[in-house]
Amino acid sequence: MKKVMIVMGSDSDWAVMKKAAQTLREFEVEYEIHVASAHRTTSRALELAEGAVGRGIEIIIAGAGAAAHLPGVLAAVTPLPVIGIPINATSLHGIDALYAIVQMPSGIPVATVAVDGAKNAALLAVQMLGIKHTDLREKMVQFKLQMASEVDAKNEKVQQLNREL
Ligand code: RP5
Repeated sequence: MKKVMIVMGSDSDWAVMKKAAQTLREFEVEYEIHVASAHRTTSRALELAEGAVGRGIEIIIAGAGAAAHLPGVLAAVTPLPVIGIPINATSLHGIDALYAIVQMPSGIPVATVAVDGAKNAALLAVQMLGIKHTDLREKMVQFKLQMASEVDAKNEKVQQLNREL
């Protein structure tokens, strides 16, 4: 059963958004993925969000650039949590999308990650799913242990570099 729906405003967002898909694959979370635009295909975007619960979706990840209304529009019509990814797509380098996504009006939250933060969006989705799916919570524990051992290795490397000064 697909647990996550990934939506992006354009295929030009793919280079960033694919990192969310890759991360979900690493955790073996099933997902569906779509291009739908809040402005250019408004009905399609609403339809995707309105039907998400019926398809078994538990979390929505939405990325968009420019005047990035997609995550908020999806959040407006679903009870599911929406994680928003501001995409660096214009001469404002993602600040436009960041403000559009993070500054949601009271009542319609969007959990906003960093500009181009698609990997973190997927990790947050896994953590949310871990509230109910204990196998995913355990995978997150292992993921953090792995990260910690990588930092230990980096520390060892710097200790060695420092000795060689
Ligand atoms: C947004 O406008 C999309 O999410 C994309 O980041 C940006 C540019 O879209 P294209 O003109 O490349 O289709 O809606």
